[in-house]
Amino acid sequence: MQLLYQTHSPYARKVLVMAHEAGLANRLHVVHHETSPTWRNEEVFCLNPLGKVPVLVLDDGTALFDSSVICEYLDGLHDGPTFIPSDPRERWRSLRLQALAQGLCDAGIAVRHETVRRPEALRYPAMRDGQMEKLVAAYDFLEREWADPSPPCRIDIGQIALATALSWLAFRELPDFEHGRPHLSAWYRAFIQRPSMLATPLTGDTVD
Ligand SMILES: N[C@@H](CCC(=O)N[C@@H](CS)C(=O)NCC(=O)O)C(=O)O
Repeated sequence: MQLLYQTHSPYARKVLVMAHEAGLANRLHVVHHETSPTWRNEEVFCLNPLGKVPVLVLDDGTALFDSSVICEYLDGLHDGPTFIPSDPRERWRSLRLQALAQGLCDAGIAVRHETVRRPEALRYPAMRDGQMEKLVAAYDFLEREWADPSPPCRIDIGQIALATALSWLAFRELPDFEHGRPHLSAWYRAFIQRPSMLATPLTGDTVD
């Protein structure tokens, strides 16, 4: 299978980290693609009309997109415990965490549009501030969740999505999530030492 990837995309990295965790990474041919709403990548558009990565091209040519859909597909290809739990309580906790992590990335990208990506004259400070507030509110929510005495015991899609989101926020020097949040910070520090994270470093700049 071919994975249309980007070395500085948190969404693409979520897929690749999950593939590593599931023992599927050696079945993926990973190809880097630059994408941006202001810079059209024809190869990506041919497979995903939204022009975004990640895209997973299956052996029969089917193109799957959106990282969450690709992760669900990969979760059906391995024999280990699933990364999207089937037990209802664990499942909705995991999927909600994944949704929060996706929202962190979405808000972080929006902040970058209003700070470094959009031409200066077109930036809108109120939008930047509103998106920053979402980041900080989500960090505080996560710290409360991580202080829970019964944290999730095995790696799931929620944790993979969160670790790759936080790691990207740190990479892009977006507002800090560690200071004053000891539970979240301790979990993050441990997770980024996993071989799946070490094998998938973030590199490169956005091309707009
Ligand atoms: N919800 C999508 C988001 C994917 C996404 O936004 N990818 C970025 C790279 S970080 C992209 O390709 N952006 C190009 C664009 O917005 O046109 C997912 O989870 O896969």
